[in-house]
Amino acid sequence: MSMVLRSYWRSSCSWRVRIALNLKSLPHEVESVHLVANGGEQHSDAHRALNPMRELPVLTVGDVHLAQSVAILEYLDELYPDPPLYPADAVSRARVRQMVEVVNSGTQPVQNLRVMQKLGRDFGLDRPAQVQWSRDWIEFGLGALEILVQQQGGRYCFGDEVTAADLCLVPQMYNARRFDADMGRIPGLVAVDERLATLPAFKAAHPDRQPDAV
Ligand SMILES: N[C@@H](CCC(=O)N[C@@H](CS)C(=O)NCC(=O)O)C(=O)O
Repeated sequence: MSMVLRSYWRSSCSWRVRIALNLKSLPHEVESVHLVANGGEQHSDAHRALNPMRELPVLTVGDVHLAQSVAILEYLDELYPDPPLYPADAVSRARVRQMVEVVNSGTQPVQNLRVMQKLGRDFGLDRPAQVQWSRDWIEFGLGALEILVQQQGGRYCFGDEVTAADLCLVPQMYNARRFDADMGRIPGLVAVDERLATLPAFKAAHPDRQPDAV
Protein backbone atom coordinates (compact mmCIF):
# COMPACT_ATOMS: atom_id res chain seq x y z
CA MET A 1 0.00 0.00 0.00
CA SER A 2 1.52 3.38 -0.98
CA MET A 3 2.20 5.80 1.86
CA VAL A 4 2.59 9.57 1.71
CA LEU A 5 3.78 11.55 4.73
CA ARG A 6 2.84 15.20 4.83
CA SER A 7 5.78 16.63 6.71
CA TYR A 8 7.88 19.73 7.28
CA TRP A 9 11.61 19.41 7.83
CA ARG A 10 11.51 21.06 11.28
CA SER A 11 8.20 19.59 12.44
CA SER A 12 9.10 17.55 15.51
CA CYS A 13 5.90 15.49 15.30
CA SER A 14 6.53 14.62 11.64
CA TRP A 15 10.06 13.67 12.64
CA ARG A 16 8.70 11.03 15.08
CA VAL A 17 6.82 9.37 12.22
CA ARG A 18 9.78 9.64 9.84
CA ILE A 19 11.88 7.65 12.33
CA ALA A 20 9.16 4.98 12.66
CA LEU A 21 8.83 4.60 8.88
CA ASN A 22 12.61 4.23 8.62
CA LEU A 23 12.88 1.76 11.52
CA LYS A 24 10.21 -0.41 9.96
CA SER A 25 11.69 -0.01 6.43
CA LEU A 26 8.38 1.19 5.01
CA PRO A 27 8.68 2.82 1.57
CA HIS A 28 6.92 6.19 1.45
CA GLU A 29 6.88 9.55 -0.26
CA VAL A 30 7.28 12.82 1.60
CA GLU A 31 5.09 15.77 0.68
CA SER A 32 6.25 19.04 2.19
CA VAL A 33 3.75 21.37 3.86
CA HIS A 34 5.46 24.66 4.71
CA LEU A 35 4.43 25.72 8.21
CA VAL A 36 5.54 29.34 7.77
CA ALA A 37 5.43 30.37 4.10
CA ASN A 38 2.18 31.83 2.72
CA GLY A 39 0.80 32.29 6.24
CA GLY A 40 1.33 28.57 6.89
CA GLU A 41 0.17 25.94 4.42
CA GLN A 42 -1.32 23.94 7.32
CA HIS A 43 -4.16 26.48 7.29
CA SER A 44 -5.11 25.77 3.67
CA ASP A 45 -8.51 24.24 2.91
CA ALA A 46 -6.77 21.23 1.37
CA HIS A 47 -4.79 20.50 4.53
CA ARG A 48 -7.69 21.22 6.89
CA ALA A 49 -9.74 18.65 5.01
CA LEU A 50 -7.10 16.09 6.02
CA ASN A 51 -6.53 17.34 9.57
CA PRO A 52 -8.93 19.84 11.13
CA MET A 53 -6.29 20.58 13.81
CA ARG A 54 -4.22 22.21 11.01
CA GLU A 55 -1.13 20.30 12.07
CA LEU A 56 1.51 17.98 10.73
CA PRO A 57 2.02 15.13 10.29
CA VAL A 58 -0.63 13.48 8.16
CA LEU A 59 0.07 9.98 6.88
CA THR A 60 -1.94 8.87 3.87
CA VAL A 61 -2.20 5.12 3.36
CA GLY A 62 -4.17 4.37 0.21
CA ASP A 63 -7.28 6.51 0.65
CA VAL A 64 -6.99 6.75 4.46
CA HIS A 65 -5.62 9.94 6.06
CA LEU A 66 -4.25 9.64 9.59
CA ALA A 67 -3.26 12.50 11.92
CA GLN A 68 -1.79 12.73 15.44
CA SER A 69 1.74 11.37 15.41
CA VAL A 70 1.30 9.00 18.36
CA ALA A 71 -1.85 7.51 16.84
CA ILE A 72 0.16 7.04 13.63
CA LEU A 73 3.02 5.37 15.52
CA GLU A 74 0.57 2.94 17.11
CA TYR A 75 -1.12 2.27 13.78
CA LEU A 76 2.23 1.48 12.13
CA ASP A 77 3.25 -0.68 15.08
CA GLU A 78 0.04 -2.70 14.89
CA LEU A 79 0.38 -3.33 11.15
CA TYR A 80 4.17 -3.67 11.03
CA PRO A 81 5.24 -4.98 14.45
CA ASP A 82 8.89 -5.56 13.58
CA PRO A 83 10.77 -3.91 15.21
CA PRO A 84 8.26 -3.12 17.96
CA LEU A 85 7.91 0.45 19.28
CA TYR A 86 6.37 -0.69 22.58
CA PRO A 87 7.48 -3.44 24.98
CA ALA A 88 5.46 -6.63 25.34
CA ASP A 89 4.23 -6.45 28.95
CA ALA A 90 1.46 -4.10 30.06
CA VAL A 91 3.36 -2.24 32.79
CA SER A 92 6.32 -1.56 30.52
CA ARG A 93 3.99 -0.38 27.75
CA ALA A 94 2.32 2.01 30.19
CA ARG A 95 5.73 3.32 31.28
CA VAL A 96 6.75 3.97 27.67
CA ARG A 97 3.39 5.68 27.03
CA GLN A 98 3.98 7.84 30.11
CA MET A 99 7.30 9.02 28.63
CA VAL A 100 5.66 9.57 25.24
CA GLU A 101 2.98 11.76 26.83
CA VAL A 102 5.47 13.83 28.80
CA VAL A 103 6.65 15.06 25.40
CA ASN A 104 3.51 14.66 23.32
CA SER A 105 0.97 16.27 25.63
CA GLY A 106 3.14 17.88 28.31
CA THR A 107 5.88 19.65 26.40
CA GLN A 108 5.50 20.02 22.61
CA PRO A 109 1.99 21.57 22.63
CA VAL A 110 2.99 24.52 24.83
CA GLN A 111 5.87 25.46 22.52
CA ASN A 112 4.07 24.79 19.24
CA LEU A 113 4.32 27.36 16.47
CA ARG A 114 0.75 28.62 16.80
CA VAL A 115 1.18 29.12 20.55
CA MET A 116 4.28 31.24 20.00
CA GLN A 117 2.56 33.15 17.23
CA LYS A 118 -0.42 33.89 19.50
CA LEU A 119 1.84 35.04 22.34
CA GLY A 120 3.34 37.56 19.93
CA ARG A 121 0.16 38.61 18.13
CA ASP A 122 -2.34 38.75 21.03
CA PHE A 123 -0.18 39.15 24.14
CA GLY A 124 2.60 41.39 22.84
CA LEU A 125 5.51 39.08 23.64
CA ASP A 126 8.56 39.88 21.53
CA ARG A 127 10.67 37.12 20.00
CA PRO A 128 13.11 36.78 22.96
CA ALA A 129 10.16 36.46 25.37
CA GLN A 130 8.53 33.85 23.13
CA VAL A 131 11.79 31.90 23.07
CA GLN A 132 12.04 32.13 26.85
CA TRP A 133 8.45 30.80 27.15
CA SER A 134 9.34 27.80 24.99
CA ARG A 135 12.64 27.22 26.74
CA ASP A 136 11.01 27.25 30.19
CA TRP A 137 8.36 24.71 29.23
CA ILE A 138 10.87 22.49 27.44
CA GLU A 139 13.12 22.53 30.51
CA PHE A 140 10.12 21.65 32.69
CA GLY A 141 9.03 18.73 30.50
CA LEU A 142 12.46 17.34 29.77
CA GLY A 143 13.38 17.74 33.44
CA ALA A 144 10.54 15.35 34.27
CA LEU A 145 11.56 12.97 31.49
CA GLU A 146 15.13 12.99 32.80
CA ILE A 147 13.89 11.61 36.15
CA LEU A 148 11.90 8.85 34.43
CA VAL A 149 14.83 7.90 32.23
CA GLN A 150 17.22 7.89 35.22
CA GLN A 151 14.82 5.40 36.86
CA GLN A 152 13.84 3.24 33.90
CA GLY A 153 16.30 3.91 31.11
CA GLY A 154 19.23 1.88 29.92
CA ARG A 155 20.88 2.33 26.60
CA TYR A 156 17.73 4.17 25.50
CA CYS A 157 14.82 5.94 27.25
CA PHE A 158 13.24 2.72 28.46
CA GLY A 159 15.66 -0.16 28.86
CA ASP A 160 17.98 -1.21 26.07
CA GLU A 161 15.58 -1.35 23.11
CA VAL A 162 14.39 1.60 21.03
CA THR A 163 10.79 2.49 21.88
CA ALA A 164 8.26 5.17 20.97
CA ALA A 165 9.68 7.24 23.84
CA ASP A 166 12.94 7.58 21.91
CA LEU A 167 11.08 8.70 18.79
CA CYS A 168 9.57 11.53 20.86
CA LEU A 169 12.79 12.36 22.69
CA VAL A 170 15.07 13.08 19.76
CA PRO A 171 12.99 15.82 18.05
CA GLN A 172 12.27 17.43 21.42
CA MET A 173 16.01 17.54 22.21
CA TYR A 174 16.58 19.30 18.88
CA ASN A 175 13.99 21.91 19.91
CA ALA A 176 15.59 22.17 23.34
CA ARG A 177 18.87 23.13 21.67
CA ARG A 178 17.09 25.48 19.25
CA PHE A 179 15.58 27.34 22.18
CA ASP A 180 18.84 27.27 24.12
CA ALA A 181 17.58 25.11 26.99
CA ASP A 182 20.04 24.18 29.74
CA MET A 183 21.20 20.75 28.59
CA GLY A 184 23.42 20.42 31.68
CA ARG A 185 20.30 19.63 33.71
CA ILE A 186 19.42 16.58 31.63
CA PRO A 187 22.62 14.49 31.29
CA GLY A 188 20.75 11.20 31.01
CA LEU A 189 18.70 12.46 28.06
CA VAL A 190 21.80 13.91 26.39
CA ALA A 191 23.51 10.50 26.61
CA VAL A 192 20.49 8.64 25.19
CA ASP A 193 20.09 11.24 22.43
CA GLU A 194 23.74 10.79 21.43
CA ARG A 195 23.31 7.02 21.15
CA LEU A 196 20.13 7.35 19.10
CA ALA A 197 21.80 9.80 16.74
CA THR A 198 24.14 7.04 15.54
CA LEU A 199 21.29 4.77 14.35
CA PRO A 200 20.62 4.89 10.57
CA ALA A 201 16.83 5.27 10.96
CA PHE A 202 17.33 8.30 13.18
CA LYS A 203 20.07 9.78 10.98
CA ALA A 204 17.89 9.62 7.87
CA ALA A 205 14.96 11.29 9.67
CA HIS A 206 16.98 14.33 10.81
CA PRO A 207 15.60 17.68 9.56
CA ASP A 208 18.83 18.50 7.72
CA ARG A 209 18.38 15.36 5.60
CA GLN A 210 14.85 16.27 4.45
CA PRO A 211 14.15 17.41 0.88
CA ASP A 212 12.56 20.67 2.11
CA ALA A 213 15.38 21.55 4.54
CA VAL A 214 16.52 25.15 4.30
N1 LIG B 1 -0.31 16.13 18.91
C1 LIG B 1 -0.05 16.41 17.54
C2 LIG B 1 0.70 17.73 17.44
C3 LIG B 1 0.99 18.10 16.01
C4 LIG B 1 1.67 19.46 15.91
O1 LIG B 1 1.57 20.30 16.80
N2 LIG B 1 2.38 19.66 14.78
C5 LIG B 1 3.06 20.90 14.59
C6 LIG B 1 4.41 20.66 13.97
S1 LIG B 1 5.42 19.64 15.03
C7 LIG B 1 2.26 21.75 13.66
O2 LIG B 1 1.82 21.29 12.62
N3 LIG B 1 2.05 23.04 14.02
C8 LIG B 1 1.33 23.94 13.21
C9 LIG B 1 1.04 25.24 13.89
O3 LIG B 1 1.40 25.42 15.07
O4 LIG B 1 0.48 26.08 13.21
C10 LIG B 1 0.75 15.28 16.91
O5 LIG B 1 1.45 14.60 17.65
O6 LIG B 1 0.64 15.04 15.69
